[in-house]
Amino acid sequence: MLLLTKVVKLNLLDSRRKFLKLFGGTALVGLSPVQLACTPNYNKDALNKPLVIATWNNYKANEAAWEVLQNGGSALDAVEAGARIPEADPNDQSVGYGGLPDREGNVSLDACIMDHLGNAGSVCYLKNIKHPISVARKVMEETPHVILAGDGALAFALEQGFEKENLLSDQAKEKWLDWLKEKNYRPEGNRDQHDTIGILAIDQKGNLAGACTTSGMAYKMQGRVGDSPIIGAGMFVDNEVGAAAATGVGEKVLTTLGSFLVVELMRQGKSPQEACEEAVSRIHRKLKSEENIQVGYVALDKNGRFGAHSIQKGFEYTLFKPETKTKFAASFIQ
Ligand code: SD4
Repeated sequence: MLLLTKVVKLNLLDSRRKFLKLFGGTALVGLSPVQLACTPNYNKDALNKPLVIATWNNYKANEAAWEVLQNGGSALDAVEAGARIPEADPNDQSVGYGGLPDREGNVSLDACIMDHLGNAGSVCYLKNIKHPISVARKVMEETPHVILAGDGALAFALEQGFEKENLLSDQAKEKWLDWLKEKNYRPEGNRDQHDTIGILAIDQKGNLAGACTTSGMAYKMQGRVGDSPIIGAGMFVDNEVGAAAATGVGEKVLTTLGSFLVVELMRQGKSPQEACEEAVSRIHRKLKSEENIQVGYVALDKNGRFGAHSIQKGFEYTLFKPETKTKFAASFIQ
């Protein structure tokens, strides 16, 4: 029995030695075993900040976020300011005003926001309010809840002073009327169909925040909610580790809790790029041959390292960091 206890102890010591060797023992001295197991070794000197990354070609959104970050504002204010840009843009047919409607012609919006303290707010199936991201922030800051949906979300928005407006633009209505002729629902989610914004930022203090806002899949069933307003699916932030956001066919992101997965993979030591690749491949591996869908992730870690990956060619992301303000094509599987 004594011998057995000794062997177990030696094995534990040995694994601890191997762990320290793998993850840089000197930097970890002084951390508790729980911290050793959960927190990657971030090097504050390498911090690339401020930084903002957004899905798709959301240059103007990044400009708005950058303005906040450059002036010393918080990552939370930055991502909200960024997300409001496509929400108000009638030419963005995947977000806010001008978004393509459901089968019955309703524009229904989903959005969520999360800060560096782990607070989150979200609205689902919100109609007639142009800036769901700001309502989501109010849910986070002014209510004891995380998610408000449908009529309740609308009543709360009105109570908070948001105005009710018609969100179905003439252009979107025309497309919907055209769609009604064949009623062919094709949830593919690539560039020609989609532009949902997931936006992540790190501010000058090194704090992270994220936001995600969308009108969802065009011509979805009435009442359908996608991944975008679901914390951990469409977007997730853990200030110890990093943040991630998703775009594309929400059902695939929901059933893999994609953004949470990306952050947890970074926690286990993967770079943002590797984490996005693994999360995308978990979806890709299960796709049926007839499924022609797009899903893409963007990710940012506490060091200001970033990554992006998608199933199909065509996904791009917009990155602003000191000395770089540009749009990149993301890597892809097929
Ligand atoms: C959804 N993920 O509602 C969203 C759609 C999207 O670019 O990302 N569009 O499923």
